[in-house]
Amino acid sequence: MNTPARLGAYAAGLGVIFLAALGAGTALGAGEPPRAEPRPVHGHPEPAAAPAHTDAGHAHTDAGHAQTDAEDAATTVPAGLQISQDGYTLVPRTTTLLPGKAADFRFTVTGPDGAPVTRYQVKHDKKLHFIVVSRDLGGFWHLHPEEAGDGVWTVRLTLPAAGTYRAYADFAPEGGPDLTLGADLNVPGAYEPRPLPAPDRTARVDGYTVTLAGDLTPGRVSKLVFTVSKDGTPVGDLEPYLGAYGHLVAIRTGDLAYLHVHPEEGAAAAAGVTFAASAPSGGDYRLFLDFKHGGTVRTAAFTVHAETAGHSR
Ligand SMILES: [Cu+2]
Repeated sequence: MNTPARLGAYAAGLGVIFLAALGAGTALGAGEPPRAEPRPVHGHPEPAAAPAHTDAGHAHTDAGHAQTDAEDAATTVPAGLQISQDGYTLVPRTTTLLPGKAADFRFTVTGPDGAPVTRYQVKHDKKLHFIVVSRDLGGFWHLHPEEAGDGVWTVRLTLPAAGTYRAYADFAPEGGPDLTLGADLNVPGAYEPRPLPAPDRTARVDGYTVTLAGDLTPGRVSKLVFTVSKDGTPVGDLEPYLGAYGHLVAIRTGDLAYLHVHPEEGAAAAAGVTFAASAPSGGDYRLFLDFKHGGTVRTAAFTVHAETAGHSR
């Protein structure tokens, strides 16, 4: 397969590419404390943020048949909803953690033969990417577990407060499909879910302002452009993070399904970071944009409302 076709096909793996692209984990790796929770942002949408749909579908031209499968929301289960798929199963050693207490979280992925998978394809420098969100979407972690050759993955994990969390393992077994399997984790105690922040096109984190242009439209590929500025000046020297200038996780509220999102090729840091996203339905989505500047990876979080199909524009 040529490079565009290969990239396209694996981009179509329901979010695998953007999950995989999420990073080397320099700021988030095992043994380090989880990143601070994204700050909820309240405010008003910026009407000036222009949707840009002109070549939204363009990036998928090379995706071939895999694209059709991934984008056929009517018949394809979105990523992240299943603990077992295509013969592969995510098997956590424990699903309960104590609030605020660091623990070595262990899990295996069993294959069609029932044995732990030990051979993985390397995607964006990692064999497996591990994402955790709180069920209320107020917390987000992107970690890179270690595996010693026996198929047992270990990652230092601290979940800060009582509640239910969704953990996702994003990987591709050698000779197998791209998969994102999900499992719930529990932290006992009194749980106070936070409401989802209102839709907003601007997020602030550590003195940076990140602005979103573009809309999510169910049933089609939507272009999302994020622009990062600091002190009123656009940041033109965003640092590559596993080959891209930013990385996006998008999750549907209600069931925590993943959107199919991937970075647009050739997106320039100075002009913002561009992604193509496929929303499987109308409703609210929470977007977590990772960007790297000054050697630090930060996360900007947005709530985006996708109009129900047939009602937009
Ligand atoms: Cu990762």
